[in-house]
Amino acid sequence: MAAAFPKISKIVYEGPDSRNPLCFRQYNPDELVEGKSMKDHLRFAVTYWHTFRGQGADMFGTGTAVRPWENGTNSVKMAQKRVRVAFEFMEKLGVPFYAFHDRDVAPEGKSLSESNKNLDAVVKVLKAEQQRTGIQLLWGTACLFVHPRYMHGASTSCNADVFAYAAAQVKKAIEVTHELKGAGYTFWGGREGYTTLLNTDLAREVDHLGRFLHMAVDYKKEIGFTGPFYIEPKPKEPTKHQYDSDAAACLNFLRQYDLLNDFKLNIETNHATLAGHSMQHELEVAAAANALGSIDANMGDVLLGWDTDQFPTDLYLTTQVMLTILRMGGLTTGGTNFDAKVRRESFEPVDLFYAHIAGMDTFARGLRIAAAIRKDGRLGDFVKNRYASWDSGIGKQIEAGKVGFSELEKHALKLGEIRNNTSGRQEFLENLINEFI
Ligand code: XLS
Ligand code: NI
Ligand code: NI
Repeated sequence: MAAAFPKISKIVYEGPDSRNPLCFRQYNPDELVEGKSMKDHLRFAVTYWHTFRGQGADMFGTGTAVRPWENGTNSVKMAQKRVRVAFEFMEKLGVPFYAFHDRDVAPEGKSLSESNKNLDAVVKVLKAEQQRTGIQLLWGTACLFVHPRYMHGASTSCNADVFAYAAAQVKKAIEVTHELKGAGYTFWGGREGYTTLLNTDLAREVDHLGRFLHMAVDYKKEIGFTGPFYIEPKPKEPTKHQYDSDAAACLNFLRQYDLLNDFKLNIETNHATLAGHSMQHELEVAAAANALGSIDANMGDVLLGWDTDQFPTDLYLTTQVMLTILRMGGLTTGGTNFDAKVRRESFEPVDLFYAHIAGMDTFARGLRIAAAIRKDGRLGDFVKNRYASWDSGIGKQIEAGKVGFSELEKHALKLGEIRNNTSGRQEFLENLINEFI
């Protein structure tokens, strides 16, 4: 097969002074940060759906993307050729991972068995390309939101046959993820929610979601897939309300259905902002429950109210993300998955490179900045000192569960008015962060 990107050679690190647009200025894969290589810290992944299936269509216009390797068909043959294009791209970019939905990589057939056959035919090529390049699967997932059969949802559909169909599709998707040695498997409930409560039995639907995930866990154990399952929170879009709306809602759901040991969260920036949270908030909530698994790296636009899935180019964002990830001890099975698409106006193949380079450099810089802030220690010390009253005396006793309201009343009666509050110093701290950006 002729090269899809003949004019582009391997993207390498040239350092911050380089003026070559097709190089990394920040991402230096083997450079050690806090004793670990940038490559292992960041574990970058390319998403198949945006980068190789995205056409640049939006609600008001058709696709604009120029992709010379496409022949306009959705055939298995085209799907196999596209895999080779994808791996050429990822090899040149130097990313260690990719992620896909079943229906991104292979076409939906006229029946479930035909769809499964199509998938097998493409998985063969994915496997060969993984072996040829050493690029690995970060996670697989099933697309349970595009086909009309999922109009009312998949595992939360009012139609039990749809639940069964979705189960069969997820079963197959877990099997191929396992076959491709995927590091994990993700559940994003695209239509697992409602558009009106007038027609919705919410309690029953959420129960069905719990049952579905239990079946998935059983099946994973049955076939010996040991990678983690991730749930990806998102509050809405395409539904008005999605049941796994944010990290806290997911954690509550997992706890309620006794699934907390079997799932971690895959946190996505633009979903956090749609939920009215910052990415760092969602990461902190997940990490506090020891459930931060992986991240979908993108960003939204403050002036657009939907999931615009832009490449993350905001240094403050990546610095915050890396501060939390470093503090929790780093990603293990998870990665930094670019669930991001080039703008409709960035329609040339080379824009795919520019976009990923931008995301990778911004994350690499965020990693460096976060490590420098940690090494400096002033921020960490400030937070630690802010809670110093808990390290001894009454605070220590409260944390140890040794006192109750009566002892605290006795303590409070002796205090007089409280005069030992200290300043939160928000503006000082914001300026401190700026020192490192
Ligand atoms: C959509 C989601 C989706 C998941 C995978 O908003 O981000 O792309 O990551 O199903
Ligand atoms: Ni996502
Ligand atoms: Ni998304």
